[in-house]
Amino acid sequence: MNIGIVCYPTYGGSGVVATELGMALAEEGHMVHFITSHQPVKLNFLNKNLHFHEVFVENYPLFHYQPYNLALSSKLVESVQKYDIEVLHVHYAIPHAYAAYMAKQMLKEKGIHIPIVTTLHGTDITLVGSHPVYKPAVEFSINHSDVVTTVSESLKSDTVRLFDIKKDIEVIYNFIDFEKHANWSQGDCIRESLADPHERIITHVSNLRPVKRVLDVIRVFEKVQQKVPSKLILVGEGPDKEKADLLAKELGVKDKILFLGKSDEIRRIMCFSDLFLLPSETESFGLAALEAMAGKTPVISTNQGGLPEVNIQGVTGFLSDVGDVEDMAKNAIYILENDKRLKEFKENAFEAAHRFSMEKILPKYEAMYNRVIEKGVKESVN
Ligand code: GMT
Repeated sequence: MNIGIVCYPTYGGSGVVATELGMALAEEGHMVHFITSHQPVKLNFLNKNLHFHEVFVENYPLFHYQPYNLALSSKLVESVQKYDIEVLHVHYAIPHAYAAYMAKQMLKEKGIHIPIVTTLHGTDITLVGSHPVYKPAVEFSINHSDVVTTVSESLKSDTVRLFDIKKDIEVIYNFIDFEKHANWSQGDCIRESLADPHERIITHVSNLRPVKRVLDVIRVFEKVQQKVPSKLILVGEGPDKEKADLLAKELGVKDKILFLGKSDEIRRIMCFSDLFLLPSETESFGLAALEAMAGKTPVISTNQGGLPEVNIQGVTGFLSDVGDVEDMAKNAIYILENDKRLKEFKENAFEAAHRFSMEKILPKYEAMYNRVIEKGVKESVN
């Protein structure tokens, strides 16, 4: 197949999923075209089937806001024609689904049918998308996509609850490539340089936005380290970093926390992690939790959104109400204080992560593309 992918090329979860998906499809022999504002950060071109087409926005003094939607729609029209793209898969509804709809209408005028697949990732529905400023356009573009997928059952329910949806939504879970994880064997871990042998290592990885509740990470850690000697590794950049730093100083735990900034080596970090904290306000899926589990790391998370579909209570970790730092700390101590118990949780996390292996999820995307392309061909013949 010849597939066009549109996504945010940043470190955000939706961009990571889209990039990993495109690279996996290219490995399977499909031709994949990324049509994005910058080269996706995780995209490596070691496969001849991968292509990148940059969307340029022409600036003009009259523009208060740059019209990225228009530039993207035009680039989609150009790319579909030039590279015979058979399906456009857009990740994150805003503004990608809307721009794709416009491209589809322009191509229709030229006698070209291009099916649009929209994958909803989370905040495009739960936070930004349902805001009255965007809602009518988001609802319209979801309803006019040929196929709509969500990354969890929970996000599907949220979409149906928050919007007037007139079509079926298919759930295709996020996935993990275990082959890549296996490349970071325990032997590659540099644990000694981060913690003393008797200390546990706790991690948190996110873009440190308010929705991630990074201050709860610090509060939980402060309580845990009183009972179990430990270090906290905080990976990511974002608006709440300074607040987290200040709180760590205030609680007297700053010297036990390592702020790592953005990192491409999540898998390497996970291989020496004993526990992952994800106290988010909401999380449609929680890819970071899955990455942790694939690195044999149990998860302490909230019970919001799709997290219960990933993290299994009492098996791969524990889930608490948002803001209940007492409960999160209690559960973290329970896992960390006993070697045998920690080992069991680690094994369980690793095993449960296999529900989301690339081998299980990729064929679902391929089957869906095939269906939508065939349907389009039939419709244009009739
Ligand atoms: O919240 C983020 O970290 C970024 C955001 C995005 O869309 O880039 O992540 C969302 O999509 C991820 C991939 O599908 C999910 O794993 C995250 O749970 C989801 N974030 C939220 O729902 C808050």
